[in-house]
Amino acid sequence: THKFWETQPVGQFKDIGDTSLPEGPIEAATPLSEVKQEPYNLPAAYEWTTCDMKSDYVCSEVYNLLKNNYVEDDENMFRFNYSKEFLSWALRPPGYYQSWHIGVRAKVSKKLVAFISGVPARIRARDDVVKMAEINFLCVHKKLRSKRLAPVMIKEVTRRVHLENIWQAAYTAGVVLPTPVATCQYWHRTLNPKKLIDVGFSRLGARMTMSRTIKLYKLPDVPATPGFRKMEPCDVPAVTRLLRNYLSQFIVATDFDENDVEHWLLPREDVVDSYLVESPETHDVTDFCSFYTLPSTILGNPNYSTLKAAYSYYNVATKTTFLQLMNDALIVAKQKGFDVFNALDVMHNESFLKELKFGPGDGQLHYYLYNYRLRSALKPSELGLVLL
Ligand code: MYA
Ligand code: JJ1
Repeated sequence: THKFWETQPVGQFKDIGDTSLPEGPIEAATPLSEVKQEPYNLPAAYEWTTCDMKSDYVCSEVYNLLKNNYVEDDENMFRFNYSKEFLSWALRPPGYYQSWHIGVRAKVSKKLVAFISGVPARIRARDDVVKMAEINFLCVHKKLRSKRLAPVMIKEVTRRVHLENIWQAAYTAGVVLPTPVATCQYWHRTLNPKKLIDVGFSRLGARMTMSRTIKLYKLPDVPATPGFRKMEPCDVPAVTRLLRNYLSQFIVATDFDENDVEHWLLPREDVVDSYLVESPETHDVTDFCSFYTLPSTILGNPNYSTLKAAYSYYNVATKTTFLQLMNDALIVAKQKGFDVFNALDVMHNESFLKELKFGPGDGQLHYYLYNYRLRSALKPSELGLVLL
């Protein structure tokens, strides 16, 4: 049972398969004057804080909370370690609201003990483009777990989103909640086999030696596609057209405009990488690939402290094959020193995962919408949305 989630406007388990329920908002928007004006109550020892992510000090506080308390794999061997530069990028897109960067502090020590954030986005569900909040980085300090703090934080971010006249949200989680829009599989492409095996991220396959494994995952030193290059500011209009056209085929997808593409896809060192294929003849931009940098702390290994992982972001192939495009992405990721390239089975990713030697991981990612119902769950390949 889900004492909290049962009270929320989300698809409920009991409604699965009920085709009489309409698609779209579950609850109607209410006048802003009816939105609660005061924050929800916290336990007496704690207070709300709005986090100014432009402040290097505050950004470091959020960074340290997440570094020590955020998402781990099911065997607690690795923990996500988003960089400060990444957090500053992820939380300050065009039109962001500082009021959606919500912390909880201990009243006496002022120590940051919990965090939740939202950023605005336009997300299309079928033919309905909806202003939503993307909710991410929900984290409660390990010592304060299981005290029902998370529901209070979710209600508070909901209230502050409502105050901006936004009534829907999208989020992902590794846990099953009422009720997933889609359940996606993580896939992993080994770039540095020796290290991945040494740290327990992967295992030597049956009948495999280390030298055969190294040979199996070997990649060329330079990309193969003529005209493959880093994206630049002047490419924003062409990339936006390519991406909008590609994303239009998915049932749920982000609705990117040029400002969004400039923010989310222009390369930023150690945060996001984007490459495209410019036709040597026509100078048209025909293909695009991108990935973001999300290292994980390796917990309790004497030899290594961080795993450098690239995560597939948005990719579009029109002229080059998906296979060759993503092989070039693997080549540049390897050259940049990544240990592993991760991808979900969203969009058309299935078309390259197996052939490019990705293997399924032990983790899944469930996608959710708040206050928006779809008649039934989607296949991962019907999703055109990647959250960080
Ligand atoms: S997903 C990443 C989440 N973070 C982590 O996994 C980091 C490590 N874990 C922790 O920090 C804590 O375990 C967290 C829970 C904070 C996750 N999403 O306080 P509790 C429900 C939603 O006693 P704790 C991300 O960031 C749980 O089912 N609900 O538990 C997206 C139970 O409710 P119910 C979750 O372990 C976040 C209740 O919380 C999650 O101390 C999207 C228990 O609370 C989860 N990941 O703290 C948030 N985990 O009884 C929703 C547990 O009903 C946004 N729970 O089962 C919704 C949209 C809001 C905006 C709407 C605008 C219109
Ligand atoms: O990274 C993940 N799993 C790895 C490591 C497993 C370590 C032991 N539990 C994994 N490795 C196998 C790789 C192998 C390489 C050769 C080919 C075959 C495969 O499977 C998993 C994803 O698979 N990651 C996690 O569990 C982290 C949490 C995922 C949920 C994230 C929630 C995010 C919240 C976002 O808002």
